[in-house]
Amino acid sequence: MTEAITSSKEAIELEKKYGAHNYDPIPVVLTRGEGVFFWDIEGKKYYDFLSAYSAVNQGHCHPRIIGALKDQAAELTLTSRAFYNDKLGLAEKYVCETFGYQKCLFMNSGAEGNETGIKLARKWGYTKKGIPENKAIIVAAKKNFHGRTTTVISASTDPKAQIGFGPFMPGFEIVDYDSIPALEKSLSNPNVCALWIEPIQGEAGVFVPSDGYLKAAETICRKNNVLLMMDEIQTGIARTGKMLASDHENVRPDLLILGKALSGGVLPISLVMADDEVMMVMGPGEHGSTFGGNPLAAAVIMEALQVIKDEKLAENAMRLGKIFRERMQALIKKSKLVELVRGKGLLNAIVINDSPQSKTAWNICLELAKNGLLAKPTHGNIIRFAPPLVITEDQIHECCDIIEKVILEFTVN
Ligand code: IF1
Repeated sequence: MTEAITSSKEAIELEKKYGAHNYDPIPVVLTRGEGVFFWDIEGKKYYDFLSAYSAVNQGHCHPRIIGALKDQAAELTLTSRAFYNDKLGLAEKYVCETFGYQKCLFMNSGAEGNETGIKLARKWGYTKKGIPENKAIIVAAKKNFHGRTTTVISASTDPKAQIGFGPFMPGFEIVDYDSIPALEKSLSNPNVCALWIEPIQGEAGVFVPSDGYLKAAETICRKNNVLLMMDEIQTGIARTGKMLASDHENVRPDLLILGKALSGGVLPISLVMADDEVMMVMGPGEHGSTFGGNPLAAAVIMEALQVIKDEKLAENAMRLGKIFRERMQALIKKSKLVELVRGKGLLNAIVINDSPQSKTAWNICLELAKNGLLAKPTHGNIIRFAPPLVITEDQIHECCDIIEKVILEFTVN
């Protein structure tokens, strides 16, 4: 039995000594999560305003999801896809009916979901669109974030994501996000098999595109026989006030990539949804993974998505997101420190009025932590606020009070 960690200091020291330094976490050490709350080792309680980057939309350790996890874990966790199991078919039917597609493909991480989408889009390009072999191009957006694998970062425009990891995968063309002319031009190339975008750019700083951009993207894709591959790993599963962010504009992606909250944060599940025309280009032995579609994930995903529906979490996110942004707009009038607030549903961010290279946003997050609210800056001067969707109106106001107190008392050093 490994010895227990008894202090935050000890936990941080262990991670610094034995773990890779590929993160720079806010210095709190969490030991328990329930609903919208965390507790650290010393017993301090916090509001979680990050939700593990929208993987815990249903709230930490949701009893129904934990129940499904425990029940299935006691029966059967992994068969590999060398054999069938009695849960995957049920989960496949459930997600195809939930998201309105003919087929689905289960993977594990979001990056794997995107990698799967890339392979499907390319193979569809060669076998259905007649693109010459190895000439397929996927158009991606500036400031995208789709994961950390080497093919996915080949499409990144963030030097930090790329430097030192080359050589990169060819076949990606980068265009401005939220630019319809850029799409008209790039998607007319007959070698383009897919447009690959996020409906809201999360990591870039919660960039919400202009109304109509997603619908225009879909129209231009259809006109040019290009697949619309939508990465809803962070924006999906009710986060933006609809089951999918694409739903705000009645856009139906040809390839839908999901992850994170599919499991309510209890284990990694990603999913690619498509109709037969795309999904059936892949035959036996051409793709897969050890854990993809395991019976544990199958049992968990059905309960995790049912919780989203039963507790009307999309509606809650829509309603409370409006209240949150109104409160932040009121704060902007009182403080020069906050430049603007943007977002949709409960995926929001404030832009701090200081250079991205400054530590201001970071120091504000340290103060928020001291006041019992956990958030983390993205790209220097932007603070993302994304609580679990089970948050109540009273709790939203309490958290806005905390944010307001910290901002109004903050002195930029
Ligand atoms: C980290 C960022 C967010 C994602 C979208 C695919 C993936 C993600 C839109 C890949 C994952 C996570 C990864 C995590 C932190 C977090 C993140 F800061 F990295 F960029 F949310 F914005 N598409 N995002 O947001 O899914 O393979 O991680 O399951 O890498 O630090 P994954």
